[in-house]
Amino acid sequence: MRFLTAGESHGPSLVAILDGVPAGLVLEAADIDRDLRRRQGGYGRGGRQKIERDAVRLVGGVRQGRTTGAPVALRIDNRDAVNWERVMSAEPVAEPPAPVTRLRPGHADLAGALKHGLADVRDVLERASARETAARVAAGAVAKSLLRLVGIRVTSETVAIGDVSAEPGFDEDAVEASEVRCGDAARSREMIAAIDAARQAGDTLGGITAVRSTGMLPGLGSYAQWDRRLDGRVAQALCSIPSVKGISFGDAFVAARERGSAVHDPISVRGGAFTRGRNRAGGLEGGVTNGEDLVALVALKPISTLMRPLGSADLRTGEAAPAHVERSDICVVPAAGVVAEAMLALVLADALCDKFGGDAVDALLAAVERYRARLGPLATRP
Ligand code: EPS
Repeated sequence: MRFLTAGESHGPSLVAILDGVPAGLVLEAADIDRDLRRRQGGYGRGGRQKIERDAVRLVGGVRQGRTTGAPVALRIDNRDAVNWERVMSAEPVAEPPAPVTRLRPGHADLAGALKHGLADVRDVLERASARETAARVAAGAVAKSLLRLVGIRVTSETVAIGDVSAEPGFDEDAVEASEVRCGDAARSREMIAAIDAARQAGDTLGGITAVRSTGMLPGLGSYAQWDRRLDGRVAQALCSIPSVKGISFGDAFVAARERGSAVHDPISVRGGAFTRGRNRAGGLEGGVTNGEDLVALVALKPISTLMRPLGSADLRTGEAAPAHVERSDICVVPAAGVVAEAMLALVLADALCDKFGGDAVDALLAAVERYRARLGPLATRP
């Protein structure tokens, strides 16, 4: 299963094409829309989310509520596009829009303009915008629907915003009830206060989100070849999310300073099944899922658009000029958790289809059952 997206932040629509979805998967737009709504939320979002009510249109690969095995095409219209018709017109307009030339440090502005030889930074920022993650979340919701059939669930939780940290409890109700998607109510309030303070200072905040999948099957991915190691594939998918600058599986950056005897998760047999007293490996050993929860921490830099702009330069003249100021968010960590869920789900769904066959859901489920029978009780969770 693979996917691509297209569309600009202020263009008419975002689209995702998800190829390799098995036939017979029950898909409802309402399921996808729930995740789209979750992505739009979170304390610290900007004015754009008051304009948009993201909703998907299934425009390919689905008939009578089920996937057909054809590419699944998903479209999300940008309500804000009506305000940008002249600027974003695909046809040349009589009065061309003024170009954006003041570069924003931290964004793709300079690197993108140099790469493509563009004189208007808007050509870069429209596509580099994190608005694109709406299309990823729609595709990820399809992947989640497939994973649910084999008992795999993907969730996330904010564990840091700025210098406020919390331990993840993965209590879904508590997480979804929190405006910052953190299950600890006291820490949530502190995170909200930190976002307010950053807003007042014309500044922004980053943080860390934890993403986790439960109900895992052992054996997804492979130790045999570099490009099939699941840790590498998950890392690529998570690091591709705008603003993400780092990830760790389990508590890798803590474990890196300890001895092996303290780090690895002892294997014991309890109640006739393999068990681990802890999961510092984050559910992956040798690039393969080991049946424990897959857990990754995802680090986000603070949003690059600052209302009190950094010093910068003009692309055209090279003269010193403060960075361009464009409506933006203060903090996107809560939303990034939902995007991280989507990216993890897409990689896991691909690995599932790779191992068990991706043509038809019933054949895939039968293959999973045969595999579970082969694993036997020692490797089956009670
Ligand atoms: C976003 C929509 C964008 C930004 C944000 C994410 O809308 P607009 O540019 O119209 O305000 O709010 O993008 C960024 C912060 C970024 O750095 O790209 C969205 O829907 O997620």
